[in-house]
Amino acid sequence: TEPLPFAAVDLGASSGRVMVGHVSGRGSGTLRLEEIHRFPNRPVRAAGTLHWDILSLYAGVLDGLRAAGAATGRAPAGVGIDTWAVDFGLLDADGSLLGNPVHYRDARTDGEAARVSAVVPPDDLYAATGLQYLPFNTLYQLTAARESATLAAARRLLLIPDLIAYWLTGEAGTEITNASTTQLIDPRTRDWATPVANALGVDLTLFAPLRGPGAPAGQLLPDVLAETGLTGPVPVTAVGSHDTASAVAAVPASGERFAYVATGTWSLAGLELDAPVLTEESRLANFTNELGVDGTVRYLRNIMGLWLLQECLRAWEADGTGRPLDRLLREAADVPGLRAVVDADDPAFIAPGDMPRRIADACRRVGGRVPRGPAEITRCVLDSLALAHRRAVEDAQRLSGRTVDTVHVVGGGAHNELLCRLTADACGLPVVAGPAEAAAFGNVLVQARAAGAVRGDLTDLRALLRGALEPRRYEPSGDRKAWDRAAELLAGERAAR
Ligand code: LFR
Repeated sequence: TEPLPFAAVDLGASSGRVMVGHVSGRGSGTLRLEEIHRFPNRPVRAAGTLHWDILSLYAGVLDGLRAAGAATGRAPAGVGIDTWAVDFGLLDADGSLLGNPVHYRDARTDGEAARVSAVVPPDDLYAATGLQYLPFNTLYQLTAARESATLAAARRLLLIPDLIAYWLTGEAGTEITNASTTQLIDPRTRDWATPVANALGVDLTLFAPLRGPGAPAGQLLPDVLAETGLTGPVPVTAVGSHDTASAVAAVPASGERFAYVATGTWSLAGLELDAPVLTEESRLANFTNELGVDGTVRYLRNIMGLWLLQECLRAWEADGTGRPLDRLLREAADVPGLRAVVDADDPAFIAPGDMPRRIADACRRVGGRVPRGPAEITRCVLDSLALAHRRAVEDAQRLSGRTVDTVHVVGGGAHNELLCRLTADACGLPVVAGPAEAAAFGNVLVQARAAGAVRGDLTDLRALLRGALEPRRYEPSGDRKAWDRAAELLAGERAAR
């Protein structure tokens, strides 16, 4: 039998794409991923608030599904959706969207965590939810919107992938991997942290029922079929709808002794565990216990990621010093390493705007050199990301008691040879890089399994994936002492902050 085509909708902070994965479980199995449609994701600031342009993204999804049908000559065997986490749309009693979803980088949550701590102390919050502090966790977005008329009018809250699924199928659900980023889920029970919600006045009835990766999520509605030219029925399946959950599911590891760095706008670095780590030490290290596919826990830390570079590129474009990324990366490779470093976990980098200046300021705080010009700044960013990857991989091992012998780099940064090489050098461990489209692979594999096209647990899915990829391996080299010194310098600055 022919492999079946499954459509993966994968929306990232800077672009969205629709991919088709051709999957067959026969023999040793086949898996091939084809990019069908890619479109920009351009946040819009209006009336002082930074929004997602959700209808433009949805139009991109419809275009992609139409193109998927045209490219394969048939309707997809299934559709799965994954996006970034924490953000949501609110629906009124008629099911209409109330305003554009607000971007997690918007300033509306400034100072909110402190207000929440006054009601639920941070250690209690961590014990109940296992979530790292990030200023934009859904919980803070909701408490910050306490007085808003929109929230008062809302009858339903749908996280972004669930909102897209709702428009495609008319069915509302809350997918658990993404729900785990709201800071309203107990990672031990994988159910709502009701006492936390009650204490903070968050109405959990706004959320649609929880569903897990692999659960049916409805079928494309007649108007969607008409719009995309597809012939139904086309089932939609809940996948690891948090993009990072899908990306981690598609780490092509062969054993358990691996760490991962899912790179893109963020770097999400850590381990896959079977139970959460909720210790005070873990909280102080700001490690998160997000839920993964097949009952796993994604024990990781958010690192500012290639956002630092994307924002610099945007600034250089505007001031005329910009150059193509590949040239910039070649120039950065020739800049001597570790001359200037910043703490890539510093929340000072979250908001958009003027990144080269903020990086220079951070270099001054660390007391190192201040990089000049695009090539030096790019080198500073990549050295700093490698150091942050190292710290997360080391902390995760120490805090969980698990040790690793390989670091898998997946997501967009897997294409960035300098970043992969520096990560191997900083960690002192081999880096296996790829797939770059890990989220789409994870999305497709979970759907294909739910449809019966492939069988097995994560180990089996990863074996199928390994057969389909040629990941690149980077052995660690270079001067370990130099990395140790830079790490110490940053630890000093963090402690002083
Ligand atoms: C990565 C990601 C991270 C999440 C951040 C904000 O795309 O999903 O995992 O912390 O975006 O939602």
